[in-house]
Amino acid sequence: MDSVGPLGLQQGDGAPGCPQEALPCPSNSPELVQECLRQFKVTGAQLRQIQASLLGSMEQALSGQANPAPTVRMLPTYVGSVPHGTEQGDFVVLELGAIGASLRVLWVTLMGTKGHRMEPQSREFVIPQEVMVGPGQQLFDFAARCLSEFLDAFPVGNQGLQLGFSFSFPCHQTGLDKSTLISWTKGFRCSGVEGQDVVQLLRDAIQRQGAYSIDVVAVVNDAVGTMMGCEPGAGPCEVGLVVDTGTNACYMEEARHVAVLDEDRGRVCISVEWGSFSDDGALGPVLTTFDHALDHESLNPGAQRFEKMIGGLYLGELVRLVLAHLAQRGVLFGGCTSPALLSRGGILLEHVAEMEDPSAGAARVHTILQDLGLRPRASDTELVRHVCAAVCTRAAQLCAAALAAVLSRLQRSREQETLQIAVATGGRVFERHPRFLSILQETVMLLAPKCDVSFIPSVDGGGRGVAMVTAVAARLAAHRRLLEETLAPFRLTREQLAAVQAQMREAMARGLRGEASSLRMLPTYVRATPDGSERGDFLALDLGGTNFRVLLVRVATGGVQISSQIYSIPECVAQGSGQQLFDHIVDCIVDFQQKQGLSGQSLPLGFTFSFPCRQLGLDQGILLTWTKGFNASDCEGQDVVCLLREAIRRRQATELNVVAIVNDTVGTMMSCGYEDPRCEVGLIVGTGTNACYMEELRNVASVAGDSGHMCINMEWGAFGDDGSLGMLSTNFDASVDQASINPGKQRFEKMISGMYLGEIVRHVLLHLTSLGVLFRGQPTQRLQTRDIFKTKFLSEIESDSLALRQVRAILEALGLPLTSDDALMVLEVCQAVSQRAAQLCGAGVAAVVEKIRENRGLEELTVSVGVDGTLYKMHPHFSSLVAATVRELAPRCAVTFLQSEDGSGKGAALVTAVACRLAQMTHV
Ligand code: 0WK
Ligand code: BGC
Ligand code: BGC
Repeated sequence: MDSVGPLGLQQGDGAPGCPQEALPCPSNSPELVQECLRQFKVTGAQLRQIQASLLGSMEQALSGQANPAPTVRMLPTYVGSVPHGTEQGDFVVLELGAIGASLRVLWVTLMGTKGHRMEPQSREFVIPQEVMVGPGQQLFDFAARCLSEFLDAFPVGNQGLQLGFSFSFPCHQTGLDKSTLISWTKGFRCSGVEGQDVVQLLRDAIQRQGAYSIDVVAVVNDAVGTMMGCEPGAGPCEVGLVVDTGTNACYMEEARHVAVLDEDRGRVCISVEWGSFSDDGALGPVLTTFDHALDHESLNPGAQRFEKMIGGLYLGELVRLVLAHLAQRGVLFGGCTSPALLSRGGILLEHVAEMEDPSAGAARVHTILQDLGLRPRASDTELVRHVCAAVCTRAAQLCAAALAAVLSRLQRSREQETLQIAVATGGRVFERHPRFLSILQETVMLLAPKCDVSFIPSVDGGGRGVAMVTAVAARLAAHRRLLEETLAPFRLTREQLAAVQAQMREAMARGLRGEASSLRMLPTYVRATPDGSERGDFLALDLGGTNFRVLLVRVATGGVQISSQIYSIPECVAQGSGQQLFDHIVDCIVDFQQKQGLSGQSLPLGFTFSFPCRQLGLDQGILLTWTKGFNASDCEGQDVVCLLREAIRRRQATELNVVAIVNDTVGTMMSCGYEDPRCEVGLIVGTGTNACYMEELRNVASVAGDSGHMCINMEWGAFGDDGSLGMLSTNFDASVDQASINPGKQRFEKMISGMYLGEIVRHVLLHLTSLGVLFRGQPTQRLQTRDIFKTKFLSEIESDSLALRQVRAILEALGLPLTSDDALMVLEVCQAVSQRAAQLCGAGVAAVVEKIRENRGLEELTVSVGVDGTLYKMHPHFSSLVAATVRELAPRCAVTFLQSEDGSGKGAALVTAVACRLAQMTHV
């Protein structure tokens, strides 16, 4: 017993044929016919309602609203610009799903702006039905076989080929070459593909086929390919419209309106996927019983309802259902039917298009109906034409309503009252159906009167457009490879970091033994961290960081109170004469004393001097070499405490009593040690970088004594100045070093600290620009300016809360015209440079805490590290990357990082306080 469909139609190979005796035309056949045809009539009001409802659903989806779920998906496609004609090269395009039960392979040669247009060469392969509904792997293997069969005809040899995959189904794209199938449509129903990345499935199949080395660089929806394939002269087309077996459109939306993208500038191509539009309110009234029957029998009942009223795969079926309905009521063909008339897919788009074509006379319609096994009467042909016209007219009108919704969206998105726009059209319904486009145009003019729309037929079904996108993707993929190659040396492995840690340990040991080492391991004469008994008022100076500060530090039972003032050290003073520098320092102190009402008061002074000094005592420090942009003359080799005292004398500020000179790492350790006695390491990551820690005195060859501790200023900024870091140093590091005022020195510092990271990034950006990867290969004057790219930009650019758009704002403020791809790459460069810096710093800290642990022969060590410095404090990820590296390389040390709140000035005061307390004890 044959299955009877909702229309009570015989399905499949029911008993076609004629009733026993020919049925006279029922009297009410005109009503029956009108009733059928009327169902396909859509009023202007209904079309406007569909337009409005679809527009509403589009904007819902754009805003990311998920409840109620919008019925159109509005999928971003990663195509950010319409073609600018520069694309060139040979590309292979594989089209699957655009043209029903066949796939097409094309060889497209793009000539860029240079040459004339080369006709793509293509070949179509029919996909067996069982492959369209079988296991996914079978479908992709079939595609890969067709691909190699096609390429066998080309002198490819073993050159690598770049392929654009036109995959015409709703997909979530997460990149130009990454796309997950949401659901099959249009006669496809392969298992194991929905929810999968279809590019990977194709790559795997090509791999299995193994005939050619093909790189799938882009996946594109056919609507996008159609838009991108628009004839350059005619366009640019900013809307792509496909009506083939299925239907869909895409258009260029303002990126800022697409909630899922954090973009505020530029446009992005959105695949509307209007095939799934279903708003009972808007569509309900236009859905006919034939539509419901068709949907019920389809592979995906309830889905793609809008498409099933427009797509070429369904037009024939709708006509068939109407004709079968009328035939079985004797209205048509004398009540006779045929297997074709009663079988799904019996009437194809081609039949409908031809039968409706005014140029195809009644005779042709008669022949077509006969070929469908029917015996049409003269009156039947006209009626059949009417049915075809009704079905197709409705399809074109509905398509027009949808397109009008897209045009309204474009008017809103561009805040334009009127719109002039080119729409690229593609698909066999346009090619084959004589009146589809004209009905569409007329209806669009009715529904979107303020839009001046030109329809541009895409020449080769979008194949060229897919090649354009592939060319863009290939360019971006090539850029990405160049970016990865450029950044690879910054991506340090665990082994490399462990090697740095080990090298630093060796250098520490050599330095402590007084042997040649890039680590000076300078004794600081600070033998203990504060014990809380310190008391008194102290002046402190803090020189060597971003700011020069003068502080008054009051250490009392209730804690430490600080008042301070920041003074600038102009570059001409920092790089002038030593006398000028120290006179400037004393001027600031005197100014501070006056402001604090301390003039004439003699307070012990602690001097945080953040440069490498060989200390002979707490108040004696021979400057070994300037760093960090300081270069005052006649200071290196001098005792800076003497230089300060001489300046004090010159200024007759005799009440100033310099008691101690400390390095900022020591000051920071002491300052944090006052709160946490386990703080035995001081770390600075600011303009410069360095560390100190409490070493066993027995290990310090240059200082007598075997018991107790001595704080060692490692001066790790100079680590690697002996070339031991050569394997890690990149050309960019070399460029920064050569351009610095102390080339060859402070190599470790120049890979880590704030004074240099911005410059490293700038050099990397210049390199990438020279490769054409960034800024369209145009180096701007600004980018060639030293120190224009501040390290603070890294901290800003890498902050998670900053959307790409703000990254672009920072860079544009630097006069760098950039695309969003550029902004993304700049972000990655910053991340690579700062990550390396943090990891190297972490490897250094791991070396120090492991040294302390081994010094004390402990299985486990719990220790705190006092930290200061703008880079460490301001960069969003630096501190966590340092901590993670320490955990990785020194797993037996539980390390707490304490950010110093009051800077090392407080530490200098505490060192002074300890010195004063010790001095008093020796005097009693
Ligand atoms: C603040 C300390 C100072 C140190 C500075 C380093 O008080 O001694 O030199 O941090 O950070 P920078 O200011 O160089 O970022
Ligand atoms: C698919 C779209 C495609 C359209 C035209 C629809 O069934 O969902 O992705 O663009 O057909 O081929
Ligand atoms: C100096 C160190 C200082 C560090 C952090 C380096 O350039 O040589 O003495 O501790 O910067 O400020």
